[in-house]
Amino acid sequence: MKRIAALVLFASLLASAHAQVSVQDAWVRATVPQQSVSGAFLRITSARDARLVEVGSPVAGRSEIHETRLENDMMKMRPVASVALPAGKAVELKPGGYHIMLMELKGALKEGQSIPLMLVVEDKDGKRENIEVKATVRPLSAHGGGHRGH
Ligand SMILES: [Cu+2]
Repeated sequence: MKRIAALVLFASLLASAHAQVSVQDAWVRATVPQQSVSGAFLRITSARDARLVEVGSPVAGRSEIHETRLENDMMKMRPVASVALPAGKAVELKPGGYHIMLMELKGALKEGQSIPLMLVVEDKDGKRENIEVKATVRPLSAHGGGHRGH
């Protein structure tokens, strides 16, 4: 039995070495004092067809995946259950589109801080991958252009 456990561990190490999902340019919008919500944005690419199904961060009491939509000339956002990640295609979570809503913030988010974000991606077979990324806090006026060096 021990041998099998070791093999499973080895296999999972190999799997993580060949990550199915990569995340770039993760950032969070800075907050002003007393502000209890903020948005997190990033670019995510899955090697296989999958969905982003859960998000979280230790800085927030609650986190949701949101979609911003134009409804009757008003920008409105609503929670969505998941974001589709077509194989090999970079999907951008950006202001005005999909984003991670951080709610019940435990403190102000200051420019330059590094915030951990947890993402859960589920593939077609229901297999889940947990990804932890660090998001940089950018000033309120920051754009989600993502034209940053690597
Ligand atoms: Cu939102």
